Amino acid sequence: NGFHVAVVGATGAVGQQMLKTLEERNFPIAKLSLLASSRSAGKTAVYNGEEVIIQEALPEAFEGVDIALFSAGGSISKALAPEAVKRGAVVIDNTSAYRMDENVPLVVPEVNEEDIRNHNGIIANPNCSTIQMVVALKPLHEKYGLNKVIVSTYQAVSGAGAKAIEELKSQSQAILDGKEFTPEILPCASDEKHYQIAFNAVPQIDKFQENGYTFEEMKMINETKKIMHMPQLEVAATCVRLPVETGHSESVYVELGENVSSLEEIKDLMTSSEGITLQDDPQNQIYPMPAHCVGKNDVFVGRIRRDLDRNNAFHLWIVSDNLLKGAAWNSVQIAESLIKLELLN
Ligand code: 11C
Repeated sequence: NGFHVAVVGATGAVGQQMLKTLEERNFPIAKLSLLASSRSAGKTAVYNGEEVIIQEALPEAFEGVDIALFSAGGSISKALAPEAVKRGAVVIDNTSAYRMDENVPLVVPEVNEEDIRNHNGIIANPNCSTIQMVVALKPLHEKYGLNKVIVSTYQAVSGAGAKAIEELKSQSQAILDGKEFTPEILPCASDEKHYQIAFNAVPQIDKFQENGYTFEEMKMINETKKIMHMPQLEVAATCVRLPVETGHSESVYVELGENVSSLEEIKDLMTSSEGITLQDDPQNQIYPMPAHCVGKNDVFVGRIRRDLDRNNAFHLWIVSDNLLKGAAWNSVQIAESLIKLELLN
């Protein structure tokens, strides 16, 4: 009883969290196929206490698969997602390969679950830093309207994958030991220069685009407009990598469509919104921090303040586990929505 689920990229930082999340949710799995590049084929991963052998992700491996969760990089998704769809699977893709394709819904269930109904075989999971922001923006927009968003991010290295986590650890140790080291991965493995991340802050995530913004910043801008169905929304982003292992943080300035009489109203709105935990008690030094959010599915919001110059503008601090709500949990949530909306054959 259940579905044939394939996880593509099972050995990666997100893939591992996908397996854990499927386990925790007791997802109805009749058969599980773990797929990866030929390099990882033959290795094993543990699901529900049992070792599962990883197979090479070849087109034929998708025969009979109902749901395929992809998280092995954009080029793998480009090559194999259509093969999976051809064989009858619904693909939930955690890469940027299809996100801005107008035939592909880009979904955060708390925000636009109904968009799933329009899928043509592929549903895209947004970028992690976008997901946690739109979960908080949605209720604000619904209640007050939303005109403008300016976000600065403080992102964890796990967003750049397992090798970036290793780099942060080995560099930190080298610096503490007074040893030499050569940065090789961050800020962006495929870019020319690499910089120290340990004890540093690096204002580059992904590659620079012609307009001077990085790809990560443009993802936040374009994906937010698409998910919220607001092409007219003004959004600006500055994305920065910090030496944090997991948990992205964001300082977000929002201009609402109308004045709000009290701060309490916004706090109550956050408390009653799906997927949000409010942690906002400055008197008692209560606010969200990545170290406290790791392993949790929710988006944590705090430090809510009214702008000192504009009555309709507010500042928020938003933190979430980038591997969970930012990736694995949002993907599994989409899979649960497919079942709930009876969209699987
Ligand atoms: C990071 N946000 O923190 C990126 C990782 O488009 O799914 C997610 C990349 C993506 O480096």
